[in-house]
Amino acid sequence: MAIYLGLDSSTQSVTATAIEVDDAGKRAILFERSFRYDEALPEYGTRYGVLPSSDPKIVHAPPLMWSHALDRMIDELVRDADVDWSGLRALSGSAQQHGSVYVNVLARGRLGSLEPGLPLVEQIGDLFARRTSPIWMDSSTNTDCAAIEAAVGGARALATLTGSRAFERFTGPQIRKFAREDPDAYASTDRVHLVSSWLASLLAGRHAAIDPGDGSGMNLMDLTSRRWSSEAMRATAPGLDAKLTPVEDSWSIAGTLSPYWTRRYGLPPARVVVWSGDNPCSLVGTGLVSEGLVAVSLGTSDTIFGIMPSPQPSADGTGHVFASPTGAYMGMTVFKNGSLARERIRDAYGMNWAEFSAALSRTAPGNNGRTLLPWFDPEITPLVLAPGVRRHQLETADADGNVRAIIEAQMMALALHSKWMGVRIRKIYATGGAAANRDILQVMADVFDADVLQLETGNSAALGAALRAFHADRLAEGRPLAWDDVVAGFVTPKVDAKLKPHAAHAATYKKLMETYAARERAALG
Ligand code: XUL
Repeated sequence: MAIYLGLDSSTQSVTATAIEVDDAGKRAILFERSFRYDEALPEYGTRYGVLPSSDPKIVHAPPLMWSHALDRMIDELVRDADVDWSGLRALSGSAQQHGSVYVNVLARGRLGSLEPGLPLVEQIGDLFARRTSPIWMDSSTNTDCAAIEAAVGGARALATLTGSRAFERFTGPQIRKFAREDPDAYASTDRVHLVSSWLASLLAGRHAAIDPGDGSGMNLMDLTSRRWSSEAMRATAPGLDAKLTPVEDSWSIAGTLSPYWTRRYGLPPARVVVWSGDNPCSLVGTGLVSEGLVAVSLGTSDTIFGIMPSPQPSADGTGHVFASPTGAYMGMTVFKNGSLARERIRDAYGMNWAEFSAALSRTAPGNNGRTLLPWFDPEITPLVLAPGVRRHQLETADADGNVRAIIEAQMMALALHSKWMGVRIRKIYATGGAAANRDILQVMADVFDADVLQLETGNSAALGAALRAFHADRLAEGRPLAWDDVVAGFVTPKVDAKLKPHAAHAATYKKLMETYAARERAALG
């Protein structure tokens, strides 16, 4: 029996999913385990996984906390007496995208010589050239975005080169801002990592590569060659080519578990497969390894994504084309006001999730024209830098109306801003925490006029990372498996859990979507 482990370092929590596979065809999810940073590591002072900030556009988190959480998770896993870890063949990971980790030259030697007798956090605190990392929720780089686009010949040219126009949260604009505001700390940065490649480096005991899936979220990678673009690097910051860790295929092996992990925790020297971003990993973890299907992930961010045959950037500049970790391309649109916005409404009316669902069932699809624009925080899609919820024909005091309005707004925004992908969506795989709520998914089915399928697990990013480890290990063994065979048996949707659209409700939303789009345009000016 071979064990593959997938770790997901997300915005608010870390999750581990282990799968087991044998040559007789047995395939099973061995376990899933998760903890939240705020609760498990309160000493870092985060709220929802991020550091408090007086400016809503600035959102950072401590890279030491993510590293600590990795160590804590491995510690918890090996204490689990039910698992025979000698079967661990390979592991990989998924991480929130775009966040950057800046380390100094000491990391070169330290990564491979960590003392197994001492906790990880006590040995890496002096490696960070920047103590906090800007994450994907940061939207403070508007001027850097403009400068990068201007330097490469405009937004369209940058999107053709890298898959996206400049986005505030993307790593390139974030690096540019750092180099501009703190040139000394930038100069002392030996390596810029993503959250994904940093955590892989800790496991492998050496600087690990960035995979093309996560590399696509930087405005720095040439999407066609899957290598750093010298033009984009020049537009971003001086000397960046010497600081970026290389891009390597998503199935490459970064090394084996370093002595810190094998000696401290008694784990075997399993292969460490390069990590990727949470959305590219979710693509694999929802089984979207061929064209024509899309998944909607309702997590801290809400995202919609699917495989694309060729890298066609979005003409209106809203979406992204990413390299898929399967080797193809994926189209994606991302919304920042996801689960935290749903929770704000739930909390504002003192509800729990059951009451939230009951409020949805009590209200009519279409909400009698009452809508809200859900911009509690600065929004990515469409770009809203000055946050604020805008209600139309909707009283703030109307609890039920607000519940329906937030869910309808999120679903209509997902539908409207994914049109650029050119996919006629007939079937949606739903994942992420809120995908457990069938009342929410019914609104999704009606708005998209498509079937919505729930999957066995909401942790598709961690599962995708485990499946990527399985795929890469088989390839390294000279026994490659096609992607369909990798995911088979792991990502079967719950057939009895399919939600079908109601024709009348779908017609209501078709009309309401025009109103919503007009209200959105008017609010944007
Ligand atoms: C993707 C994005 C978010 C983060 C959240 O572009 O910004 O989905 O990856 O984890």
